[in-house]
Amino acid sequence: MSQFRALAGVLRGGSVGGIQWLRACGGAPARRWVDPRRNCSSGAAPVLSSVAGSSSYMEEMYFAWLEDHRNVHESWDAFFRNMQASSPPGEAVERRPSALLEGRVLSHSANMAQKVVEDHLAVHTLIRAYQIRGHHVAQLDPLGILDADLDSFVPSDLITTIDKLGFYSLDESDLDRSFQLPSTTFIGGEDTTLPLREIIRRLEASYCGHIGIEFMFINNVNQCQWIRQKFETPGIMQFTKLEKRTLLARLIRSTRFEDFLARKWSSEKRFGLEGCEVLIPALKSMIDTSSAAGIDSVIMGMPHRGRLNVLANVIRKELDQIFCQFDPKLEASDEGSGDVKYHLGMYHERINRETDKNITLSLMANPSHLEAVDPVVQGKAKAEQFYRGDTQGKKVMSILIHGDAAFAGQGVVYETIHLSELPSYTTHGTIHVVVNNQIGFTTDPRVARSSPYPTDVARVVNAPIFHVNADDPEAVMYVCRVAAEWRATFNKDVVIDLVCYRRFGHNEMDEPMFTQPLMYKQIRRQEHVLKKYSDRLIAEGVVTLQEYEEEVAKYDKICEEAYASSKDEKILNIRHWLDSPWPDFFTAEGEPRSMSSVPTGLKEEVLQHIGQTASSVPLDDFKIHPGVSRILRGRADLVKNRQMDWALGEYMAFGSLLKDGIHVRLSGQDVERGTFSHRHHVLHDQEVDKRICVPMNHLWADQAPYTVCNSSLSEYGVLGFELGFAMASPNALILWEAQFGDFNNTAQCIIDQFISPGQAKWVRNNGIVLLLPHGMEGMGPEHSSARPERFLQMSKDDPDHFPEFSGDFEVQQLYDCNWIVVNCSTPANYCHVLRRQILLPFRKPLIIFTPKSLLRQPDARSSFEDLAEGTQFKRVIPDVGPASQNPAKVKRVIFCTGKVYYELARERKQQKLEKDIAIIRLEQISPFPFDLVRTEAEKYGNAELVWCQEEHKNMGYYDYVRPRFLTVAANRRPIWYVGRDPAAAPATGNKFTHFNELKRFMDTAFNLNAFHGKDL
Ligand SMILES: Cc1ncc(C[n+]2csc(CCOP(=O)(O)OP(=O)(O)O)c2C)c(N)n1
Ligand SMILES: [Mg+2]
Repeated sequence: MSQFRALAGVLRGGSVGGIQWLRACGGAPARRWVDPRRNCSSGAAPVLSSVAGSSSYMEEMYFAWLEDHRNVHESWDAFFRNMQASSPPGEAVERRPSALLEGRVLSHSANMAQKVVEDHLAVHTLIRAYQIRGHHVAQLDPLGILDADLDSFVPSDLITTIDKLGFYSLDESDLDRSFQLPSTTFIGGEDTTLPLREIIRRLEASYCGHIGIEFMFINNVNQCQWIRQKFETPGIMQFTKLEKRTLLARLIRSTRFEDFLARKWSSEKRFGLEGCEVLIPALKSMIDTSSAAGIDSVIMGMPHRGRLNVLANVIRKELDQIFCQFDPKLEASDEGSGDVKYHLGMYHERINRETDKNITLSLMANPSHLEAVDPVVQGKAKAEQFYRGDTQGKKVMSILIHGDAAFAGQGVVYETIHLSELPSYTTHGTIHVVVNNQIGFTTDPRVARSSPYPTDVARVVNAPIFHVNADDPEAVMYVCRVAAEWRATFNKDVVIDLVCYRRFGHNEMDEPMFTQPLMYKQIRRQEHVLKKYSDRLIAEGVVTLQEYEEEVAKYDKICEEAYASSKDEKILNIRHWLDSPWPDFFTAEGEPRSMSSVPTGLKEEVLQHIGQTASSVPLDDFKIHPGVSRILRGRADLVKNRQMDWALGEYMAFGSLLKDGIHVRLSGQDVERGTFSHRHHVLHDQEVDKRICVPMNHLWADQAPYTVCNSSLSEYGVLGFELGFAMASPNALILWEAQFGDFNNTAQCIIDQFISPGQAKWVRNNGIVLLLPHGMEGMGPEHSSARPERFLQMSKDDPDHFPEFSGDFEVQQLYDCNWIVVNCSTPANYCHVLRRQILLPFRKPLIIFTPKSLLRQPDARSSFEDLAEGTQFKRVIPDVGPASQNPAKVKRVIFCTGKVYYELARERKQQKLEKDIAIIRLEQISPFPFDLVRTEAEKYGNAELVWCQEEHKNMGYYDYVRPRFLTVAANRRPIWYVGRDPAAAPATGNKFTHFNELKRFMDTAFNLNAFHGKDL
């Protein structure tokens, strides 16, 4: 852009002309004749459509033209003028056109006609060039020194100097020729032809001013036309006096808020908005437009920059509540660790002053991890839409605010944007706003991204991108209005790139001159946008200086008063910063309504009914695959025998919750069928394309809906989305299943930053369930381990302290923990734990390591008895065999979890050690069932305690359970390790090694002398 400026300077400056030369002949053409877009069939059709017509027709036109040039279509006018200009002096006017069409003149005219066609084509191409590439030379950088597209090139097909007309075989003499406008432009307004000079001037105004638009990659012509019309129509960017005054008032608030914080807390980090103050009126403007279009709930996500300002001036969080966050002496009232002020969320219902309608605004709490909140916001928005029946996104919408470096650099942006059009994930259009201050901490964009703009990622979903110079508040407001209208019209994503600057360092303590000296010299000289805009409005007579000063003083006073009252606050209430309150679920004080354990068993008829539906096809004339038929027959047999496998256990959990009005949503890669082909929740008609049946939705007439959806191939994005979905309501079971548990690590940030510490940081409950297929089955390093060690390491129960609760141990312990980690070994227990998740009076994330080979293993079935009324989730499954009959004689107790239990039980049987060795399963690993483990350990008072796992020693559960076993035994009994040796990779890729390892640790597990004489 800077180079363009230099060129334009020459072109436009004084005598050479530039914009002036373009304007020299400006003004609307004389008279409209026939609009070729509406009527091309009259005798006055444009020359292009009749140039091959008869000579008498041409004569008719010619005589009409001679009489008065305005009698004919502008294109005929241009044609005859050209013809006249290139004929020998005096000839054309005197001779009839039919004569002109003879001999030399005939061929000359034919050439002329061809030239007219070519010139029109050239002009059409030129118009298109501006539509495609005009943004490259738009004046986007308020500092005037940088290229928003990282390149100072000027496209050769934009007319930035007169000589560039040559690109189209045109020259200066063509500037005053009129050209017919194509139907793909609106620059003419009411006029259908314009002189070339005016065409270029209007294209410059539309595409190369303070707004640069990228949209020509959009595949849909109507959408392109819509955008052209919004930006090309002459005079469309008009603001009333009132609108200008509102904009100024909002800019005052935005600017003075930061000034106030800077004055009061000059050495505090706040990540101020200075340099992009226009963000506040921008957001407000898009919210106003959306509210007018019917939106009444806006869910927002944003990073650090300007967040306090958004909370204060967009969400309207009480100022004193914000100010007291700066007081280091205030203690927090809530449990948990809390978070820094520029991460907290907020939920606020208010009246939109512009539309007088109710609107709820929520800003989601987020971690430092840039962009991580994007999918969470989308999930929350989707859930609100879903529960409100807002199938088109006409009531609820999301707005995401980004930094330029983060938007370009973070992959989760792409993952989130790719959810935007998927039926089970779309939020029907998100407005993305990039605060493009042209820097990321200390890094220049040139080394931070390979794409021209930070926003290019949005092109993949055909989202239009509006770049705008943030120092032109009216241009910004216009773009925001159009973006909101776009979203309301097409329900698709749209991006606003607010090209701005960062007045200070990365934070208020940072020195930007170390790394960006020249940029910051310019920034120091840069007049504040508020000053520029207020001067302009005062000059225009929209406000007086006095009115302006009064408005400033009024807001300063509001801040001072709030500051004074913030001093009265004695305690910090993080609870007041909750972004997703569940008022009916908790008591008024935010406490659970009860604290006792809940029976999770089911009536026989419910089990039977669900079992039958799970083994049938509820639709008529629906032809399923023979393999699926076989599976359903197998299920029917199980049900007849009152038995269930894993898939049926899951069916029982989901189906029974649906019966009670609990929405169940299962999302993840290939979850509909199930990676291991065991689930089959969506049946496909083998003869009718796309005809499907979800039997789970045919259980009961008044059941809650069941959503099962194959996701895009993303973990970070989709898990974040489901976490957000689970925030909207406590009365829903939201599950995300990893294809294999191993892949959860590409969603690590959602796990580490949101799921594990979410409640501690932001006092909000979340009951999301993670299903992570796990187990060492010789499938190599990447299809074996869901990395239990990581989840356990983040569990907060104290390893060295035996918890003593006065009430229900199980529930109290769950209430205290940050999440629940289980590895169920039976379908019944899996069903119980899913039901417990919803029947608990609070919500905690639940991590379930799920089986693979056990899905089909006959040993691993449950009886309906295990799910009968009165039964419940077993945190520990004790040994019930011969060992338990005579516990004093038992020599060894092997504690384990998950699938290895079946391998141990088989081996024990083979070695006939059932009286000597007890095997006890930990089904809930965290929080650690101290009470039940103690009971079991005490029961077998003379036995060695062994922990056996199939994972490597530095992985799995050992590091977590070991200190807890020692606490249970008061350090008087050791806990011996049996399992694989330490390793770097989670599993071997070699089958032989795999079985060898298994054999070795099985041998140790059943060698009763293995630990004799050994020290721990
Ligand atoms: C995922 C992640 N990586 C690194 C950081 C450290 N960090 C904090 S702000 C920042 C620069 C962000 O630049 P940009 O997105 O342009 O936002 P700006 O601060 O300029 O508003 C970085 C690298 C982070 N917070 N998150
Ligand atoms: Mg930046």
